[in-house]
Amino acid sequence: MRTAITGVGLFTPEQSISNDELVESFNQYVDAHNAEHAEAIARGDTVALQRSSSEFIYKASGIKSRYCVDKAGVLDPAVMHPVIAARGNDEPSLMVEMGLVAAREALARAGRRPEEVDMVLVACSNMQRPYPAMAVELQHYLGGHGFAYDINVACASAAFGIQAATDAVRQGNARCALVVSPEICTGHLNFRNRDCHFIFGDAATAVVVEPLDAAAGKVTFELLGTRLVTQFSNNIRNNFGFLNRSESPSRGWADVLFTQEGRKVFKEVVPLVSELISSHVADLGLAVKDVRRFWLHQANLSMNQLIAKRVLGRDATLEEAPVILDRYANTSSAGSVIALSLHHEDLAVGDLGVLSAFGAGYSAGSVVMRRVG
Ligand code: CO8
Repeated sequence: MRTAITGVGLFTPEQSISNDELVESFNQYVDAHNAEHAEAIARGDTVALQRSSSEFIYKASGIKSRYCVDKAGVLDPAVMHPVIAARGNDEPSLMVEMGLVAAREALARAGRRPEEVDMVLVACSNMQRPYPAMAVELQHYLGGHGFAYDINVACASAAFGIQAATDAVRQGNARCALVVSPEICTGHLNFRNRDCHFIFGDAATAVVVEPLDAAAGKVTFELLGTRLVTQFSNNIRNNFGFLNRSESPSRGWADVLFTQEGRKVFKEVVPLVSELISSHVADLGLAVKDVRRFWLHQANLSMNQLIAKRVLGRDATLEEAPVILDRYANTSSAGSVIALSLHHEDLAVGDLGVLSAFGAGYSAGSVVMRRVG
């Protein structure tokens, strides 16, 4: 059975933090820390923290700002994380609330009603809780039927979700599948770590996957193929988990937040992803020169430019490989789908596009599609 992406949706938080705002807060924290430990620093017992800079952030990553669910908490040097009101078990969780906005937009674009959804996947890096599954909660508040489950493959989650949804639709196990990627990355980012305090932002996306012959929306992309790859690496790591309480000696907060060896990630993931995209396109009997658009995971601008260059054999234009990380930063699994959501309507019927998501694990996915309607 032929399958298609028939709708894409996006939720963008209202609040945004510029590099200058983030750096000002970080540097206030650094100055206060260094003043408090001045004697120990002078004795050589501890090293002074170094200040951050907007110039470095933009040059190293291409990021200018990021959206977030709580700007005040992140920017308060005494807090430096988002503060969200605790909710009761009978209220929708914040992640599901964000996912629902994206899901409803995707369904509206697909010309589908929520009650037609018979498969929901929540595919993202960080779940608000282990169970009940976020996907089952989202299915409940959406008013869908059938089945739902969560997938966590870090930044590559949406690609893994799209493959799972396509396989289910092709097998006849679902008729209208939703892949939702809500990310509150700021909740798991160490805003006191100069090496990575600027990297992440919050957003949510959704994709509708259906049989091609059922497509009823305005824009339809036939799924020509999906391909996934994983390769173990500790270079992006998050040690947060239910056994933290039991571990002896116990870990501090800084030890259960996101950490990475950014240089190593860059060096190892670029060839992995370039090879994945190139071989996938070729194995489908297609030529990369005919691909009109690359919706790449949005982690680092130079990384994306290098991946596109390796695939195409020349520099990609902004039209070919659109950039959204300048204002969204890295929104983990949502990034490549945000690029798709904001940059697909100008493609003509017959045009080819490749969505590629990649990240911790390592994990990477390639989704090749053609606009057919
Ligand atoms: N301000 C000023 N200077 C700084 C700062 C700063 N904030 N930070 C570092 N520096 C300095 C360093 O000290 C170093 O100085 P020196 O040369 O004197 O030693 C210099 O700048 C260079 O530092 P780096 O080598 O660290 O800088 P890079 O050029 O490598 O840039 C990046 C750092 C931007 C992190 C870059 O390496 C990068 O983006 N790499 C790719 C990373 C990537 O793609 N990661 C994927 C992660 S996504 C994922 O899958 C995780 C999912 C989980 C998401 C949810 C969790 C929140």
